[in-house]
Amino acid sequence: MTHYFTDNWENVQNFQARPDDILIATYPKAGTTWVSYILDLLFFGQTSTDRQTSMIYDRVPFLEFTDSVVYVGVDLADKLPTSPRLIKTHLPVQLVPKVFWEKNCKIVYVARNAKDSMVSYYHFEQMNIVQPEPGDWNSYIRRFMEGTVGYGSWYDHVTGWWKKKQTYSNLHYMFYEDMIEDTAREIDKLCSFVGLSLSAEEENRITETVHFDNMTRNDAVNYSKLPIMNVNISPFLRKGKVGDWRNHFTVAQNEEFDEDYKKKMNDPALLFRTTI
Ligand code: PPS
Repeated sequence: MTHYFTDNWENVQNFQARPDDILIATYPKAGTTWVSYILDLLFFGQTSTDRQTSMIYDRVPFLEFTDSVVYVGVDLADKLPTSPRLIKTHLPVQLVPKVFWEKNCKIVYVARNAKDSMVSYYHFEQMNIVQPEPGDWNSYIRRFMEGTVGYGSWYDHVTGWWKKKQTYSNLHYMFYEDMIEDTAREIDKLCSFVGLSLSAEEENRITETVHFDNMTRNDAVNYSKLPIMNVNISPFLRKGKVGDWRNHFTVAQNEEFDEDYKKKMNDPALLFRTTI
């Protein structure tokens, strides 16, 4: 991890979670912002317009992110006036502050197939000045496979959280590809998990509001106002597709990646779709 995620480590680990907090956990680029925005609308969509125009990273604080001048995730989360508080993290399961388990908090984990996650991450590292430079694509694939990128191994992250789901019932494990396939269905599942029910009209409205095209036009969620990101290099909401990896991998890179993938991912129940 870079120092932005470790500088405030003790305070992150000592964060005072509450039983009604909802943690949104992902490996980077899995659709965190999408699901954060959906949950924010589900709980607070009818509240003041101030909230609707405030930035998603303020509404849903990024727990471990710390830049002592502009953004301290723990402090923002501490000060959130809402109930529930929605909190974002990219931590692998073993590094999540224990208090979230002790308080039996609801946790939504979003997973995205490795190839599209990697492509999205590669472009993100080019446009985000707090991320390390990704280098060339070929070496980036290698580093991703080795797990020497921010937040470590994708394989360990998605598998670690998957295993946790077997023993921790307050964990909703969802897939980016399912969201693309049928957003309304996945919103329904999220509602059941967090104990909300929506009218058909509300569901349609939220599904429409969180559509990729609408989110790209919404400055509160497209990260265009955050000075550490240069959306002219690559937009934060870049393509929003399943299968963009085909435009990046050569045949040889794909074969090597698949070979390595089979060795690392051997739980037959944890299946990812790279096309839909
Ligand atoms: S981060 O920085 O880790 O929090 O990024 P994260 O939000 O997890 O992931 C960003 C990718 O999610 C895509 N995204 C969406 N896809 C489809 N529909 C909607 N509404 C949507 N919202 C976000 C976003 O475009 C990034 O993926 P790529 O492939 O780069 O486009």
